Amino acid sequence: MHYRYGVDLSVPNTTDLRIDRARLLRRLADLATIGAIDGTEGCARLALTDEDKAGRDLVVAAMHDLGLAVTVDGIGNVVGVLPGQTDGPPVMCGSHIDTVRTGGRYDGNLGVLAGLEIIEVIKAAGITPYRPLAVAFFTDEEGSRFAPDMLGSLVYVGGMTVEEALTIEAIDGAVLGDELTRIGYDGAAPLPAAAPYAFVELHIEQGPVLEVEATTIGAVTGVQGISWQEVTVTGQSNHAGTTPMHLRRDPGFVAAAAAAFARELALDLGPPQVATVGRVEFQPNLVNVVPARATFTVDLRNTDESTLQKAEQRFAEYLRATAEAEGCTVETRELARFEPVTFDSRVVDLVEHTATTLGHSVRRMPSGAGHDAQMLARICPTAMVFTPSQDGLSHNPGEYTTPDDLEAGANVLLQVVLQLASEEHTFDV
Ligand code: HGY
Ligand code: MN
Ligand code: MN
Repeated sequence: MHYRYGVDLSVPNTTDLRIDRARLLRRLADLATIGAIDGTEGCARLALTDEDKAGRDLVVAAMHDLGLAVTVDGIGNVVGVLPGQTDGPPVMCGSHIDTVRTGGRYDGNLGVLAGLEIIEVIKAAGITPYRPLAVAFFTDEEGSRFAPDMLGSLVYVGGMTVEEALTIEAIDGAVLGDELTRIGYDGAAPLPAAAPYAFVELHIEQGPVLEVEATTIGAVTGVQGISWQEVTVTGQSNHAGTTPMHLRRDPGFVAAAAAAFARELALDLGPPQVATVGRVEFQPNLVNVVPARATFTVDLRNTDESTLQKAEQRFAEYLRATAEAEGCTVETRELARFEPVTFDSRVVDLVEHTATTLGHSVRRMPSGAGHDAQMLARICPTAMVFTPSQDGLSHNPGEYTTPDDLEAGANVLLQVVLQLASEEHTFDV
């Protein structure tokens, strides 16, 4: 590999710089106290709740402590910038700090807090990078309260207008714009945002691959396609005891059959196809009433767009036929639809090369989970660094990554960001 640097950094050899492991672990522990889930290491900070606000306030305070120039935009994305020797678009890292209801302390949080850590190391070493550095957290990455997921970064890159996003209604009935104002994060920074020079996201894998292969770093090549739908099946509420089976119009049965079919469909299509029915609500949801209505979500994902479309079509056909046979009607609402994304090969190569140079085992891999990086990839060279997840567990308070792996991931992020921030032109790989 040959790199041409625009300007020498102010210290002879930045490749020896390393993060402060204890300080990173402390940052993760401090943030995890906000929305802590009793008896676990996890935390719950659904987007734009009081817990999310408290988490935001903690990270913004840390950005100010680092002397970063902090901006908040109209969807609540927060960016802290460390000036460089030159102006122009920063090399950005970051992720999200909102969580699901059964969240772990690493999902998203690692990428943001490691971003703060690498900036603290760079400042302490007296380095002023050629390019500015930025660390960001994006609003509502999880999408579980306000769909779609990666909402803040989608608006950041111009994939949805902020006006449309502010009207989104939560699963609990709240309106996004009202919640953003309520927690005081309806900022003024312009949207869509100016493109960073590059974006690198450190994130836990949230799956089993790295651990099974005893590999420390994932050089993520892209993110699989995501299809989220909300399905509402309407039948007829009736007495559970007196209504013969052949006279029922039971949307609860349709929902259950559809959930079972989703599993069969994924198995039939084979990996990497996955299918999840994660949220189900019956109305009136009582033991002795055949439901009037069943509302459920279906999450389909695949690295291949045409197979994902096939999965959507087969699911829709099964749903239509099953509902018709049961005398029910169906309405579906798209909650999220993102095609598979391929990351910038130069940056992926840099992640892989940096991990190897630091002495870590590394493998290329796609991401099964959605990430803000898949949105930033629309506007700048983007890639991700994965660290292993113990037992492949995530979206579970028991989510865990060893301190060694956290440290390795953060050091790879540090060196990748430093390389990108010191180049004047693209580099020969
Ligand atoms: O749904 C996802 O993949 C991400 O956790 N938002
Ligand atoms: Mn995440
Ligand atoms: Mn997540």
